[in-house]
Amino acid sequence: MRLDYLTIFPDYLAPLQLSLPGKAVASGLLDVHVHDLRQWTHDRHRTVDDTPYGGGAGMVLKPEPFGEAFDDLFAGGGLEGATVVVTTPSGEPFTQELARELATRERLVFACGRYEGIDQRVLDHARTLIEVREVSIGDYVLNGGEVAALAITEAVVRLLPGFMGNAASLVEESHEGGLLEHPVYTKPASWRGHDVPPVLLSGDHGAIAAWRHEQAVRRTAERRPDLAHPSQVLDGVEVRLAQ
Ligand code: 6GU
Repeated sequence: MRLDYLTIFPDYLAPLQLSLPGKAVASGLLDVHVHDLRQWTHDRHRTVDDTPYGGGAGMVLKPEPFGEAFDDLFAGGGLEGATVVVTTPSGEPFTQELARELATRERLVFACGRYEGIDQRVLDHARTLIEVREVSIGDYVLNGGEVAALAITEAVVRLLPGFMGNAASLVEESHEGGLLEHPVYTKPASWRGHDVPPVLLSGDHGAIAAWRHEQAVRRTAERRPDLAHPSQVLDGVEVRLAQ
């Protein structure tokens, strides 16, 4: 998979060279290119933003640098398997489902927003050439889209075949099954007066699976009632939250 990033803060994306994505780059699974949007400016001050038409606070990222960046990045063709991901708090919510969808693409081009956003015509123009997704990572406001692009990248890249050692560890984790993860424990069995739930030491695999499922349902109902499903029942009784 090829990943391109258009940003006015390329240093913000340095973590892409670290850890798991870094290893995937080293192994050839990922081809990562971080681009400074200012390389597509032509004035002395390398201007990327301007005041909004219609007035209001803040600055808007100008269309021309993005336009020229897309001209250069897409010159080689192959737009069929490519998606532009625009990171913006007004985008569609980023979910595990969207991560799975993006993981099927051959190429992702992240356009990192800043200030009050990107001139709408950049997106309208790009949509005439290529799939564009405007994506938000949650209901809060970041200063810019770089951190969101990193989060989306990590969620997508770990789904690529050959990226993680253990495919089973992918499917069991939170959200893939619509439930949050059950709590986990390791040795020692007793620590500072807190004991590991005895069922986990019982060797009864059926009882352990049932306990973990119950814990996952309970957690989901308590923390994420929006995810909890009425068909999730404990001992035949629908989960009710303690007040
Ligand atoms: Cl993608 N960008 C910004 N600036 N803020 C956000 C976001 C994205 N997602 C949530 N908040």
